[in-house]
Amino acid sequence: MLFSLPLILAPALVAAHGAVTSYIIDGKTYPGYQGFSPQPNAQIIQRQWPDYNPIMTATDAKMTCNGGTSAPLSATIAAGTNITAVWQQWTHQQGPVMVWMYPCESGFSSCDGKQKKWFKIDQMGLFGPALNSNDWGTALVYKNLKWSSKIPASLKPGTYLIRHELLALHQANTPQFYPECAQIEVTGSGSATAPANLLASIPGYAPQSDPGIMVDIYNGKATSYKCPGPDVWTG
Ligand SMILES: *[C@@H]1O[C@H](CO)[C@@H](O)[C@H](O)[C@H]1NC(C)=O
Ligand SMILES: [Cu+2]
Repeated sequence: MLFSLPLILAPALVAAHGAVTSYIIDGKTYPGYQGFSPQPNAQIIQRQWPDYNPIMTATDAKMTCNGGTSAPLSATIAAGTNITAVWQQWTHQQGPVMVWMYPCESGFSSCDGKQKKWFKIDQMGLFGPALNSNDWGTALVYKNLKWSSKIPASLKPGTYLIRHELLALHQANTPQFYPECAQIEVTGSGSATAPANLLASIPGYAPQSDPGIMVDIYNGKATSYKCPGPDVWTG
């Protein structure tokens, strides 16, 4: 019995965690990558990620787009409308949801997301009084398997990456990051861009020691929670 235990556990571990698997814009579904083997010719807007497993350190190069570097398609979205990310599955109920964008001024194929140009358009951390509760953004993803965010109405039109990040904090002082990126083309008549003080690099938007990242939600020491990284820019 004892020796067969790891074999029994292995499928359950594969089935845990999660990743964004599609997007909805204006009622239209854009399939993403479904994992786990590479599909070089998949006609999708999402940059391909390797598996459902977490990234464990804020400085990991995979933090940018979970290892994804390109996608053949993009989706058009009018500034001021919502994009909904969909997860086929998601396991954890403690930690924030953070949604970021990055301008790809010279198009997508040369856009690696490595400059200090990421800005947040949406986030939800703790919305109740207790860190050890299910009053977290990721608990809403657990419940709905969806997250909707508004593209700022005044945002300058152009090509952008959108990055959905779930930061799971259920293990004390052992943060788990789950980020995926998609390519979108924003239309509209706006001209605004996020101000310099709200821009960040990814990896590197916050140190691993940030109290929003390295936290024990069970020890009662923290009584409030601030999402790591810059504040949200709403346009
Ligand atoms: C659109 O996104 C915003 C968050 O940016 C959210 O508050 C709102 O409920 C969303 N609307 C719909 C219809 O999903
Ligand atoms: Cu997990």
